[in-house]
Amino acid sequence: MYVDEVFEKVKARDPDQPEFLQAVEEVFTSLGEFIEENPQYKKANILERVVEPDRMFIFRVPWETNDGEVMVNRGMRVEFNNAIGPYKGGLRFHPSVNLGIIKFLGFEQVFKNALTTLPLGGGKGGSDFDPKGKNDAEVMRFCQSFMNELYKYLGPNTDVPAGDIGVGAREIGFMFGQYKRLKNEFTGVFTGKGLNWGGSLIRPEATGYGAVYFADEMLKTRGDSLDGKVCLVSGSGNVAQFTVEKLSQLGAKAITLSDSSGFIHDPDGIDEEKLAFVMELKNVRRGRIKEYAEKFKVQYAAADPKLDHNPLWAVEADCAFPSATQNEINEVDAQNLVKGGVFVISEGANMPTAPEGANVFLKAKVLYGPGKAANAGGVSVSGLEMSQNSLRLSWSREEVDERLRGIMAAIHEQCMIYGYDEKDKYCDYVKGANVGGFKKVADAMLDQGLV
Ligand code: NDP
Ligand code: 2IT
Repeated sequence: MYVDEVFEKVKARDPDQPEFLQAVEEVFTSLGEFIEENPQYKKANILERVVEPDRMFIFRVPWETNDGEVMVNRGMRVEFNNAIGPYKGGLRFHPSVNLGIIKFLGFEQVFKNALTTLPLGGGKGGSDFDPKGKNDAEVMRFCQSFMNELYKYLGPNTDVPAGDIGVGAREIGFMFGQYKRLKNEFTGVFTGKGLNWGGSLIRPEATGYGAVYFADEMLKTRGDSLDGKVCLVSGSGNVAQFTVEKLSQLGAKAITLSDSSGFIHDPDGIDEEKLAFVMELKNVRRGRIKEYAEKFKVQYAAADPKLDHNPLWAVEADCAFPSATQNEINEVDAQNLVKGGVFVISEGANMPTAPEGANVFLKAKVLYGPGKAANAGGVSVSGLEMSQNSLRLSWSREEVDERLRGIMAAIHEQCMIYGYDEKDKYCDYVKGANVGGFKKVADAMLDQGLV
């Protein structure tokens, strides 16, 4: 099959980029039948074109610690595809960042952004810089040095970054400030900006809220709702925090949170007061989730790399919202989730489930919303931030939230169109999201010729 031939070429070209190959294989698996039925894509060799980024930049980022030590990190930006709009996607600062990871994230972003219904192309960037243990002055110097190179490639109609792991309001502020200084221009070149300098209401909340809205849409197809549901959440950063907030607003109960050191289990549920503690702990003091267990006298389990599974996913519940990082759910974890009663998985993180785990979910016929559909709320409100910047206006909280709800429902609808099997009475949201996202990008590429 054409998809297999192209995948072999991708593997041969980038054998050292496992996460990128994983993301491509997942999309190609979903596309097989659709591509055979629509020969125009093969004729224009769209698959081989769509897996190759438009361009990639890799650069040195030198900076100085407070003690005067000279540090060197690697920065990068992958401008993946701009068939339907300017390159759009976050920046990740984490020691694990390499080109393969940024390419996987950029590739996912292309199809995710197509699903949002907004005119957004796909890109991603970042650095192997580790913000942990650095103070504000060091983070600022790093961000300024990073921007001294990256600014050349950005622009409100060209490439518009945002946050991701390790990049939040503080980092966006420092990078936007340096961009503005270098260009002498105040434009909407970042999203996730501060509210009083061009940011959008609900952008910080949008990924978590969106993942919960997507779960709600999936539950509606079974005449069910989130009310009274017990939920597992991993991570304790931006996405996890606002997932917990929205769950509790909709009558559900989040009972876990984690960071790379371990997880907490609070059977009474993480209520408003406890969430406020988490936000202060993580966003202001930048401490570890273990402190939650000490403060509220609940169970904490340290991460154990010797285990073949993560015990967080073995806690009994109805729904799961993986919101930390890629491949945090392996096959055993997926089996444990299903065994523990979980029948809704809405992915706040990008590619948190390994392919073997995804197969467990699809076989068990649970409601499984993959990241590129379920976490698209973040980039959607980024798109709305760009619209507001172009209009030089800001919309109310209610208006942005209403639009976000509408977009998540529209994404769900697209997944149903391409993923629902009448015979099985089951929606394969992975296939739905991949085919729906791909079709929009591929058709735009066909219209625009060989560029
Ligand atoms: P944050 O940096 O705010 O939080 C990340 C959380 O995940 C932290 O609790 C962190 O723990 C944990 N984590 C990160 N890497 C690892 C790892 N290798 N192993 C274990 N735990 C880890 O990031 P976000 O909340 O913004 O992002 C979380 C996920 O959501 C990512 O997959 C991101 O790509 C995705 N996403 C984010 C969007 C956004 O708008 N921010 C939009 C769509 C998707 P620790 O502090 O110990 O590292
Ligand atoms: O993975 C993602 O969608 C993000 N990190 C958000 C991207 C954005 O441009 O808001």
